[in-house]
Amino acid sequence: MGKVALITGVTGQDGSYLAELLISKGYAVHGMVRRSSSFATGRIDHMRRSFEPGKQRLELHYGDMGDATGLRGIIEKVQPDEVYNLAAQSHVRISFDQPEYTADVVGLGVLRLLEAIRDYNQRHNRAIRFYQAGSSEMFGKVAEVPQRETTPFHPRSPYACAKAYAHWQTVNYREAYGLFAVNGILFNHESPRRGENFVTRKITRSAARIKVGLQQKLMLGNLDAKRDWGFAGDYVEAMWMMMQQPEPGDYVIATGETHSVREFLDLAFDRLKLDWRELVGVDPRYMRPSEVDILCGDSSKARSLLGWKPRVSFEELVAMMVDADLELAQMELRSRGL
Ligand code: NAP
Ligand code: F7E
Repeated sequence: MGKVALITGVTGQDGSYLAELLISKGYAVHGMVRRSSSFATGRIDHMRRSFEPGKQRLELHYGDMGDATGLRGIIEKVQPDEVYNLAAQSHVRISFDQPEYTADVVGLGVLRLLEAIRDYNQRHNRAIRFYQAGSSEMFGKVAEVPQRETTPFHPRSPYACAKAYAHWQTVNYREAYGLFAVNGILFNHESPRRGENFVTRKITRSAARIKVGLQQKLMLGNLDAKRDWGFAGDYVEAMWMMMQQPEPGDYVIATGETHSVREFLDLAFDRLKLDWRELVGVDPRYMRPSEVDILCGDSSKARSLLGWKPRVSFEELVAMMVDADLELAQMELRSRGL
Protein backbone atom coordinates (compact mmCIF):
# COMPACT_ATOMS: atom_id res chain seq x y z
CA MET A 1 0.00 0.00 0.00
CA GLY A 2 1.35 3.44 -0.98
CA LYS A 3 1.36 6.33 1.44
CA VAL A 4 -1.49 8.81 1.73
CA ALA A 5 -0.77 12.54 1.64
CA LEU A 6 -2.98 15.54 2.32
CA ILE A 7 -1.99 18.89 0.81
CA THR A 8 -3.62 22.12 1.93
CA GLY A 9 -3.20 24.88 -0.65
CA VAL A 10 -3.17 22.28 -3.43
CA THR A 11 -4.55 24.77 -5.98
CA GLY A 12 -1.53 27.07 -5.51
CA GLN A 13 1.82 27.09 -7.29
CA ASP A 14 3.61 24.77 -4.85
CA GLY A 15 0.57 22.58 -4.22
CA SER A 16 0.37 21.71 -7.91
CA TYR A 17 4.07 20.77 -8.19
CA LEU A 18 3.98 18.83 -4.92
CA ALA A 19 0.88 16.85 -5.96
CA GLU A 20 2.62 15.89 -9.22
CA LEU A 21 5.73 14.80 -7.32
CA LEU A 22 3.81 12.70 -4.77
CA ILE A 23 1.66 11.05 -7.44
CA SER A 24 4.85 10.14 -9.34
CA LYS A 25 6.08 8.48 -6.13
CA GLY A 26 2.93 6.35 -5.83
CA TYR A 27 1.14 8.31 -3.10
CA ALA A 28 -2.64 8.59 -2.92
CA VAL A 29 -2.91 12.38 -2.91
CA HIS A 30 -5.75 14.37 -1.34
CA GLY A 31 -6.02 18.12 -1.63
CA MET A 32 -7.98 20.68 0.33
CA VAL A 33 -9.68 23.41 -1.71
CA ARG A 34 -11.80 26.32 -0.60
CA ARG A 35 -15.12 27.09 -2.14
CA SER A 36 -15.09 30.01 -4.57
CA SER A 37 -17.62 31.40 -7.02
CA SER A 38 -15.45 30.39 -9.96
CA PHE A 39 -13.14 27.40 -10.35
CA ALA A 40 -9.61 27.81 -8.96
CA THR A 41 -8.29 24.41 -10.04
CA GLY A 42 -6.54 25.42 -13.28
CA ARG A 43 -3.12 24.31 -12.00
CA ILE A 44 -4.28 20.83 -10.95
CA ASP A 45 -7.04 19.81 -13.37
CA HIS A 46 -4.62 17.64 -15.37
CA MET A 47 -4.17 15.42 -12.29
CA ARG A 48 -7.89 15.00 -11.70
CA ARG A 49 -8.98 13.81 -15.12
CA SER A 50 -9.01 10.06 -15.37
CA PHE A 51 -10.78 7.96 -17.94
CA GLU A 52 -10.54 4.78 -15.89
CA PRO A 53 -13.34 4.57 -13.30
CA GLY A 54 -12.05 4.33 -9.73
CA LYS A 55 -8.59 5.52 -10.80
CA GLN A 56 -8.78 9.15 -9.79
CA ARG A 57 -5.28 10.36 -9.03
CA LEU A 58 -6.01 13.46 -6.97
CA GLU A 59 -9.01 13.69 -4.71
CA LEU A 60 -10.26 17.07 -3.53
CA HIS A 61 -12.06 18.03 -0.32
CA TYR A 62 -13.64 21.35 0.55
CA GLY A 63 -12.07 23.05 3.56
CA ASP A 64 -10.65 26.31 4.86
CA MET A 65 -7.83 27.14 7.28
CA GLY A 66 -10.33 29.25 9.21
CA ASP A 67 -12.60 26.27 9.91
CA ALA A 68 -11.25 23.91 12.60
CA THR A 69 -14.23 21.55 12.41
CA GLY A 70 -13.77 21.13 8.70
CA LEU A 71 -10.02 20.48 9.08
CA ARG A 72 -10.73 17.78 11.67
CA GLY A 73 -13.31 16.19 9.38
CA ILE A 74 -10.84 16.02 6.49
CA ILE A 75 -8.13 14.40 8.66
CA GLU A 76 -10.66 11.79 9.89
CA LYS A 77 -11.80 11.04 6.36
CA VAL A 78 -8.42 10.97 4.59
CA GLN A 79 -6.37 9.37 7.41
CA PRO A 80 -3.15 10.69 5.88
CA ASP A 81 0.40 9.55 6.64
CA GLU A 82 1.77 12.99 5.74
CA VAL A 83 0.15 16.45 5.84
CA TYR A 84 1.74 19.27 3.84
CA ASN A 85 0.40 22.63 4.97
CA LEU A 86 0.83 25.00 2.03
CA ALA A 87 -2.40 27.00 2.39
CA ALA A 88 -1.89 30.70 3.01
CA GLN A 89 -2.82 34.25 2.11
CA SER A 90 0.69 34.36 0.69
CA HIS A 91 0.97 37.90 -0.69
CA VAL A 92 3.16 40.11 1.52
CA ARG A 93 1.88 43.48 0.20
CA ILE A 94 -1.76 42.39 0.56
CA SER A 95 -1.13 41.27 4.14
CA PHE A 96 -0.77 44.97 5.05
CA ASP A 97 -4.34 45.51 3.74
CA GLN A 98 -5.71 42.38 5.43
CA PRO A 99 -3.57 41.88 8.56
CA GLU A 100 -6.21 40.20 10.72
CA TYR A 101 -7.36 37.79 8.00
CA THR A 102 -3.73 36.95 7.18
CA ALA A 103 -2.94 36.25 10.85
CA ASP A 104 -6.02 34.02 11.10
CA VAL A 105 -5.27 31.90 8.02
CA VAL A 106 -1.46 31.89 8.08
CA GLY A 107 -0.95 31.84 11.86
CA LEU A 108 -3.97 30.44 13.70
CA GLY A 109 -4.81 28.15 10.78
CA VAL A 110 -1.64 26.20 11.47
CA LEU A 111 -2.54 25.84 15.13
CA ARG A 112 -5.97 24.49 14.11
CA LEU A 113 -4.33 21.91 11.86
CA LEU A 114 -1.72 20.92 14.44
CA GLU A 115 -4.43 20.40 17.06
CA ALA A 116 -6.48 18.28 14.66
CA ILE A 117 -3.43 16.09 13.94
CA ARG A 118 -2.40 15.80 17.61
CA ASP A 119 -5.90 14.77 18.58
CA TYR A 120 -6.21 12.27 15.72
CA ASN A 121 -2.80 10.72 16.48
CA GLN A 122 -3.73 10.31 20.13
CA ARG A 123 -7.15 8.73 19.53
CA HIS A 124 -5.99 6.38 16.77
CA ASN A 125 -2.44 5.70 17.97
CA ARG A 126 -1.11 7.10 14.71
CA ALA A 127 1.93 9.24 13.84
CA ILE A 128 0.83 11.59 11.05
CA ARG A 129 3.79 13.69 9.90
CA PHE A 130 3.38 17.45 9.39
CA TYR A 131 5.15 19.88 7.03
CA GLN A 132 4.81 23.62 7.60
CA ALA A 133 5.49 25.99 4.69
CA GLY A 134 7.75 28.49 6.42
CA SER A 135 9.19 31.52 4.67
CA SER A 136 12.40 33.51 4.37
CA GLU A 137 10.19 36.55 5.01
CA MET A 138 10.52 35.61 8.71
CA PHE A 139 14.16 36.83 8.60
CA GLY A 140 12.88 40.23 7.44
CA LYS A 141 15.31 42.93 8.54
CA VAL A 142 18.15 40.49 8.34
CA ALA A 143 20.62 40.05 11.18
CA GLU A 144 23.21 38.37 8.91
CA VAL A 145 23.84 37.50 5.26
CA PRO A 146 23.37 34.73 4.26
CA GLN A 147 20.50 33.59 6.48
CA ARG A 148 20.57 30.11 7.98
CA GLU A 149 18.41 28.11 10.42
CA THR A 150 19.99 29.89 13.41
CA THR A 151 19.54 33.46 12.08
CA PRO A 152 17.09 35.35 14.34
CA PHE A 153 13.71 36.32 12.89
CA HIS A 154 12.77 39.99 12.47
CA PRO A 155 9.49 39.86 10.50
CA ARG A 156 8.52 43.02 8.57
CA SER A 157 4.89 42.38 7.55
CA PRO A 158 1.68 40.92 8.95
CA TYR A 159 2.34 37.90 6.69
CA ALA A 160 5.84 37.38 8.08
CA CYS A 161 4.66 37.80 11.71
CA ALA A 162 1.98 35.16 11.11
CA LYS A 163 4.52 32.78 9.54
CA ALA A 164 6.85 33.27 12.53
CA TYR A 165 3.96 32.36 14.86
CA ALA A 166 3.24 29.25 12.78
CA HIS A 167 6.93 28.33 12.81
CA TRP A 168 7.14 28.38 16.60
CA GLN A 169 3.84 26.52 17.03
CA THR A 170 5.24 23.79 14.79
CA VAL A 171 8.45 23.63 16.85
CA ASN A 172 6.39 23.54 20.04
CA TYR A 173 4.17 20.66 18.90
CA ARG A 174 7.34 18.75 18.08
CA GLU A 175 8.85 19.43 21.51
CA ALA A 176 5.70 19.20 23.62
CA TYR A 177 3.94 16.24 22.01
CA GLY A 178 6.67 14.48 20.03
CA LEU A 179 4.89 15.22 16.76
CA PHE A 180 6.95 14.65 13.61
CA ALA A 181 6.61 18.29 12.56
CA VAL A 182 9.05 20.06 10.24
CA ASN A 183 9.48 23.67 9.13
CA GLY A 184 10.77 24.28 5.63
CA ILE A 185 12.15 27.83 5.58
CA LEU A 186 11.86 28.36 1.86
CA PHE A 187 13.28 31.35 0.03
CA ASN A 188 11.38 32.78 -2.96
CA HIS A 189 10.60 30.17 -5.58
CA GLU A 190 8.98 30.84 -8.89
CA SER A 191 7.76 29.12 -12.04
CA PRO A 192 5.42 29.62 -14.98
CA ARG A 193 2.65 28.71 -12.47
CA ARG A 194 3.55 31.59 -10.12
CA GLY A 195 0.63 33.87 -9.17
CA GLU A 196 0.43 36.82 -11.54
CA ASN A 197 0.81 39.50 -8.85
CA PHE A 198 4.21 38.36 -7.54
CA VAL A 199 7.03 40.41 -9.01
CA THR A 200 8.71 37.74 -11.17
CA ARG A 201 5.54 36.60 -12.91
CA LYS A 202 4.26 40.15 -13.16
CA ILE A 203 7.46 41.01 -15.05
CA THR A 204 7.54 37.98 -17.37
CA ARG A 205 3.82 38.17 -18.15
CA SER A 206 3.94 41.91 -18.86
CA ALA A 207 7.14 41.69 -20.91
CA ALA A 208 5.56 39.02 -23.10
CA ARG A 209 2.29 40.97 -23.49
CA ILE A 210 4.25 44.14 -24.37
CA LYS A 211 6.23 42.15 -26.95
CA VAL A 212 3.08 41.03 -28.80
CA GLY A 213 1.34 44.41 -28.48
CA LEU A 214 -1.26 43.52 -25.81
CA GLN A 215 0.14 45.94 -23.21
CA GLN A 216 2.03 49.25 -23.30
CA LYS A 217 3.70 49.66 -19.91
CA LEU A 218 4.51 47.86 -16.68
CA MET A 219 4.21 49.58 -13.29
CA LEU A 220 6.26 48.21 -10.38
CA GLY A 221 7.30 49.18 -6.83
CA ASN A 222 10.76 48.87 -5.28
CA LEU A 223 13.27 47.88 -7.97
CA ASP A 224 16.21 47.68 -5.54
CA ALA A 225 14.89 44.78 -3.44
CA LYS A 226 17.10 41.68 -3.65
CA ARG A 227 15.81 38.13 -3.45
CA ASP A 228 17.17 34.59 -3.57
CA TRP A 229 15.01 33.18 -6.38
CA GLY A 230 14.80 29.45 -7.14
CA PHE A 231 12.53 27.15 -9.14
CA ALA A 232 9.38 25.86 -7.37
CA GLY A 233 9.74 22.37 -8.87
CA ASP A 234 13.10 21.98 -7.10
CA TYR A 235 11.72 23.29 -3.81
CA VAL A 236 8.80 20.86 -3.46
CA GLU A 237 11.32 18.01 -3.67
CA ALA A 238 12.97 19.41 -0.54
CA MET A 239 9.59 19.39 1.26
CA TRP A 240 9.20 15.68 0.55
CA MET A 241 12.80 14.91 1.55
CA MET A 242 12.34 16.63 4.95
CA MET A 243 9.33 14.39 5.62
CA GLN A 244 11.31 11.17 4.93
CA GLN A 245 14.02 11.83 7.55
CA PRO A 246 14.33 9.66 10.68
CA GLU A 247 14.02 12.79 12.87
CA PRO A 248 12.05 16.00 12.32
CA GLY A 249 13.91 19.31 11.94
CA ASP A 250 13.89 22.74 10.32
CA TYR A 251 15.68 23.45 7.03
CA VAL A 252 16.54 26.52 4.96
CA ILE A 253 15.94 25.91 1.24
CA ALA A 254 17.63 28.45 -1.02
CA THR A 255 19.99 28.82 -3.98
CA GLY A 256 22.56 30.98 -2.13
CA GLU A 257 22.47 33.64 -4.89
CA THR A 258 20.74 36.99 -4.57
CA HIS A 259 19.55 39.25 -7.41
CA SER A 260 17.72 42.57 -7.54
CA VAL A 261 14.38 43.21 -9.23
CA ARG A 262 16.39 45.28 -11.75
CA GLU A 263 18.53 42.25 -12.60
CA PHE A 264 15.37 40.19 -13.14
CA LEU A 265 14.07 42.93 -15.45
CA ASP A 266 17.37 42.95 -17.39
CA LEU A 267 17.24 39.23 -18.13
CA ALA A 268 13.51 39.03 -18.85
CA PHE A 269 13.34 42.00 -21.24
CA ASP A 270 16.68 41.13 -22.90
CA ARG A 271 15.31 37.71 -23.80
CA LEU A 272 12.54 39.45 -25.76
CA LYS A 273 14.93 42.05 -27.18
CA LEU A 274 13.17 44.87 -25.33
CA ASP A 275 14.64 47.69 -23.22
CA TRP A 276 12.79 47.77 -19.89
CA ARG A 277 14.06 51.28 -19.09
CA GLU A 278 11.68 52.61 -21.77
CA LEU A 279 8.72 50.46 -20.67
CA VAL A 280 8.72 50.21 -16.86
CA GLY A 281 7.45 52.89 -14.46
CA VAL A 282 7.37 53.08 -10.67
CA ASP A 283 4.04 53.35 -8.85
CA PRO A 284 4.11 54.01 -5.06
CA ARG A 285 1.02 51.79 -4.72
CA TYR A 286 3.30 48.77 -5.01
CA MET A 287 5.69 49.91 -2.24
CA ARG A 288 5.38 48.30 1.18
CA PRO A 289 5.11 50.18 4.51
CA SER A 290 8.15 48.18 5.67
CA GLU A 291 10.31 46.37 3.13
CA VAL A 292 12.67 43.39 3.25
CA ASP A 293 15.73 44.75 1.43
CA ILE A 294 17.77 41.63 0.90
CA LEU A 295 17.37 37.88 1.26
CA CYS A 296 20.04 35.30 0.55
CA GLY A 297 19.89 31.81 2.04
CA ASP A 298 22.49 29.33 3.22
CA SER A 299 21.03 25.86 2.61
CA SER A 300 24.14 23.90 3.71
CA LYS A 301 22.12 21.90 6.26
CA ALA A 302 19.62 20.69 3.63
CA ARG A 303 22.43 20.01 1.16
CA SER A 304 24.37 17.83 3.58
CA LEU A 305 21.53 16.11 5.53
CA LEU A 306 18.87 15.79 2.80
CA GLY A 307 21.17 15.63 -0.21
CA TRP A 308 19.07 18.41 -1.77
CA LYS A 309 20.35 20.99 -4.21
CA PRO A 310 18.66 23.31 -6.71
CA ARG A 311 18.84 22.19 -10.35
CA VAL A 312 17.54 25.28 -12.18
CA SER A 313 19.75 28.40 -12.27
CA PHE A 314 18.50 31.99 -12.03
CA GLU A 315 19.09 32.55 -15.76
CA GLU A 316 17.26 29.31 -16.67
CA LEU A 317 14.36 30.25 -14.39
CA VAL A 318 13.87 33.65 -16.03
CA ALA A 319 14.10 32.11 -19.50
CA MET A 320 11.59 29.37 -18.59
CA MET A 321 9.08 31.93 -17.29
CA VAL A 322 9.50 34.35 -20.21
CA ASP A 323 9.09 31.58 -22.78
CA ALA A 324 5.96 30.22 -21.11
CA ASP A 325 4.42 33.69 -20.88
CA LEU A 326 5.27 34.47 -24.50
CA GLU A 327 3.36 31.35 -25.52
CA LEU A 328 0.39 32.45 -23.37
CA ALA A 329 0.47 35.97 -24.84
CA GLN A 330 0.48 34.56 -28.37
CA MET A 331 -2.51 32.35 -27.48
CA GLU A 332 -4.29 35.39 -26.05
CA LEU A 333 -3.67 37.25 -29.32
CA ARG A 334 -5.06 34.37 -31.36
CA SER A 335 -8.12 33.98 -29.10
CA ARG A 336 -8.91 37.66 -29.67
CA GLY A 337 -8.60 37.11 -33.40
CA LEU A 338 -5.70 39.61 -33.60
P1 NAP B 1 -0.06 30.39 -3.54
O1 NAP B 1 0.18 30.08 -4.99
O2 NAP B 1 -0.54 31.75 -3.15
O3 NAP B 1 -1.09 29.30 -3.00
C1 NAP B 1 -1.71 29.43 -1.75
C2 NAP B 1 -2.73 28.33 -1.60
O4 NAP B 1 -3.41 28.51 -0.34
C3 NAP B 1 -3.83 28.32 -2.68
O5 NAP B 1 -4.18 26.99 -2.95
C4 NAP B 1 -4.98 29.02 -1.97
O6 NAP B 1 -6.26 28.69 -2.49
C5 NAP B 1 -4.80 28.47 -0.56
N1 NAP B 1 -5.51 29.23 0.45
C6 NAP B 1 -5.48 30.56 0.66
N2 NAP B 1 -6.24 30.91 1.71
C7 NAP B 1 -6.79 29.76 2.17
C8 NAP B 1 -7.70 29.45 3.21
N3 NAP B 1 -8.22 30.40 4.00
N4 NAP B 1 -8.02 28.15 3.42
C9 NAP B 1 -7.54 27.18 2.59
N5 NAP B 1 -6.70 27.42 1.57
C10 NAP B 1 -6.33 28.68 1.37
O7 NAP B 1 1.26 30.11 -2.69
P2 NAP B 1 2.57 29.26 -3.08
O8 NAP B 1 3.54 30.16 -3.73
O9 NAP B 1 2.16 28.00 -3.70
O10 NAP B 1 3.16 28.97 -1.62
C11 NAP B 1 2.76 27.82 -0.88
C12 NAP B 1 3.04 28.04 0.59
O11 NAP B 1 4.42 28.30 0.78
C13 NAP B 1 2.32 29.23 1.20
O12 NAP B 1 2.04 28.92 2.55
C14 NAP B 1 3.33 30.36 1.14
O13 NAP B 1 3.05 31.30 2.15
C15 NAP B 1 4.60 29.59 1.42
N6 NAP B 1 5.83 30.12 0.84
C16 NAP B 1 5.90 30.43 -0.48
C17 NAP B 1 7.10 30.86 -1.02
C18 NAP B 1 7.23 31.17 -2.47
O14 NAP B 1 8.21 31.83 -2.85
N7 NAP B 1 6.34 30.70 -3.34
C19 NAP B 1 8.23 30.97 -0.19
C20 NAP B 1 8.12 30.63 1.15
C21 NAP B 1 6.92 30.19 1.67
P3 NAP B 1 -6.91 29.50 -3.74
O15 NAP B 1 -6.30 28.87 -4.99
O16 NAP B 1 -8.35 29.22 -3.59
O17 NAP B 1 -6.53 30.93 -3.59
O1 F7E C 1 8.06 40.64 -4.04
C1 F7E C 1 9.37 43.92 -4.91
C2 F7E C 1 8.73 43.75 -3.55
O2 F7E C 1 5.67 39.89 -3.98
C3 F7E C 1 9.46 40.50 -4.20
C4 F7E C 1 5.84 35.21 -1.41
O3 F7E C 1 5.80 33.99 -2.11
O4 F7E C 1 8.23 35.14 -1.27
C5 F7E C 1 7.15 35.92 -1.72
O5 F7E C 1 7.13 37.19 -1.08
C6 F7E C 1 10.11 41.87 -4.12
C7 F7E C 1 9.64 42.71 -2.93
O6 F7E C 1 7.54 38.34 -3.21
C8 F7E C 1 6.71 44.91 -7.18
O7 F7E C 1 8.67 44.99 -2.85
C9 F7E C 1 8.73 45.55 -6.71
O8 F7E C 1 10.75 43.34 -2.34
O9 F7E C 1 7.28 38.79 -5.59
P1 F7E C 1 7.05 39.40 -4.28
P2 F7E C 1 7.88 38.46 -1.66
O10 F7E C 1 7.28 39.64 -1.04
O11 F7E C 1 9.35 38.29 -1.53
C10 F7E C 1 8.24 34.89 0.14
C11 F7E C 1 9.45 34.03 0.45
C12 F7E C 1 6.96 34.35 0.63
O12 F7E C 1 6.91 33.60 1.60
C13 F7E C 1 5.71 34.95 0.08
O13 F7E C 1 4.59 34.08 0.27
O14 F7E C 1 9.74 42.60 -5.29
N1 F7E C 1 8.46 44.48 -5.92
N2 F7E C 1 7.68 45.84 -7.47
C14 F7E C 1 7.23 44.06 -6.20
N3 F7E C 1 6.50 43.01 -5.72
C15 F7E C 1 5.25 42.82 -6.21
N4 F7E C 1 4.52 41.77 -5.77
N5 F7E C 1 4.72 43.65 -7.16
C16 F7E C 1 5.41 44.71 -7.69
O15 F7E C 1 4.89 45.45 -8.53
